[in-house]
Amino acid sequence: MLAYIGLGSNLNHPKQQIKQALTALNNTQDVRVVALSSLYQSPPIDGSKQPDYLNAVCEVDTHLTALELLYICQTIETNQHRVREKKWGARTIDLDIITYGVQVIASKQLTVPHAEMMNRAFVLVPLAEIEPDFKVPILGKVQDLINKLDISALKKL
Ligand code: A4P
Ligand code: MG
Repeated sequence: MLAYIGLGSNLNHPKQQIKQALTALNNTQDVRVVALSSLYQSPPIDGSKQPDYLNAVCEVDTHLTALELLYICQTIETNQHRVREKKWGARTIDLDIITYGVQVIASKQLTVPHAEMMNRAFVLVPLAEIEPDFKVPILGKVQDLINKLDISALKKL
């Protein structure tokens, strides 16, 4: 199965955090990172007073189920000492499953495609960099989604 994972960090050397998470993903049995976007910098979406975020999107080829992949992401977050303080608070690393094949999932633990992805330039632009013609399940072409957004605050590094 091909899945896309969004990575974000705005604490403790964000670039290192993202690199470390990618290495951990790739070192996971039955998970291969097969594509990776550039890094993108942007201010926090809620406009709160936090450091800017670095974000990237990777594509993984995996034999894990979507839930197994979520647990792997959460384990990597925990290993990198992410402390969950408050929703949308600053974080060392955040791994979100953006899509998982063409599956549509709406369970207590997991919503796929990611519930906020259509509102987030820092997810859509890196995704389109990897796969310009990508069609997001339910939501449609990634480029059409980008065209609806203001992406001016997003800086490609
Ligand atoms: N969950 C449901 N669906 C998914 C999915 N597709 N992928 C559940 C991952 N997790 C999913 O997540 C809360 C719960 O979501 C999990 O228990 C899981 O079962 P969390 O990471 O523990 O909590 P959170 O960080 O408060 O929520 P979330 O949704 O990850 O945070 P956001 O919404 O991603 O906001 N600004 C910029 N520029 N760049 C950013 O990356 N990130 C945030 C974090 C805010 N502002 C940002 C950025
Ligand atoms: Mg998350």
